[in-house]
Amino acid sequence: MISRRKFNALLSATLAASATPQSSCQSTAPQLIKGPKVISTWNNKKANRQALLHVSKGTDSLLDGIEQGIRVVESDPGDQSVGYGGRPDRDGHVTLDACIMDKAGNAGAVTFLEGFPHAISAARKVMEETPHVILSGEGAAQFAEEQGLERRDLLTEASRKEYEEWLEKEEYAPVINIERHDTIGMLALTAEGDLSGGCSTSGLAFKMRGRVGDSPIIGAGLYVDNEYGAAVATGLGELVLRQLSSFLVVEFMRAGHTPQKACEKAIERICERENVTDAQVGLIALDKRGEIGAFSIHPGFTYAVSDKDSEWSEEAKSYFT
Ligand code: SD4
Repeated sequence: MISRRKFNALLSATLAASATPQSSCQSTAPQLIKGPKVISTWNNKKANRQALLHVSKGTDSLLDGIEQGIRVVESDPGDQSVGYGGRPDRDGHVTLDACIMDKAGNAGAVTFLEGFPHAISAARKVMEETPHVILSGEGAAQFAEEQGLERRDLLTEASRKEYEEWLEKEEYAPVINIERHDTIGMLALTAEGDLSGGCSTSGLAFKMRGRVGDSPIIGAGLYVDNEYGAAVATGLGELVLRQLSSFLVVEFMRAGHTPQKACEKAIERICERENVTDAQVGLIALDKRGEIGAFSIHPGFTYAVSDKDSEWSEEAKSYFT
């Protein structure tokens, strides 16, 4: 019989070994792989379900999972923070930001994209078809057109109405009301233990024209390190941009913290350095072993998880209660 102390020591050694970089010819992959699994920000179970269909097929379909999952939300006019139906900027234009990152560390993004609902597909095309990481504005739209992506007027009646109401006061408050944002950030793990992620948003409602948030910026809105884990953010992008929160979460995981602890530490960093009285940020993380983490500044941030046996969503714990 092995004593509890010995067992715990053995377990810690195993976990430490899996979290410590080894020489380049040794595999650092931990043994306990719990994929396929998909985690996303907010109550995006439908998107997860779509993603899981692909992610379950294995690593070759991992990016299809991220792209197709996120496209579900981009097509939904009811989600007024993403794609078609997104809330416009203060000049009445819907402008989209998105990025994607694969298991090899390749990345693609579009910012300030107009007229194409599937910003995530444009981001993937940037990653796969160009030597660049980010295309922006008119150039991004021209590229999306060349790639044959669907074109569409993104402003719905509901979003136009809200905009017209907003125009009556024109109060520019770059503060996210936590009940009114649903940016989709998605992370997925295959049974082989490979990670990828993506993020797509129309950004802050009634933002200044040309404003770009954290969501398309690698390291801010999303970061994937296939050796350790991945993280994605939602909320007031200016805070996430300044603190590079997704990269920070992944670095905390690299240092040996669980995904949960890593998210908590990155939120703590924001709270120590930023004015967070009225600002929400939510972070989610998924590590190589299939462990998840989620944490936010204020209550009200939900996230959804799907794996082959279950599908659920819940509110994350938060810094303030
Ligand atoms: C942004 N982070 O543009 C995005 C907004 C967001 O749910 O997450 N909304 O700042």
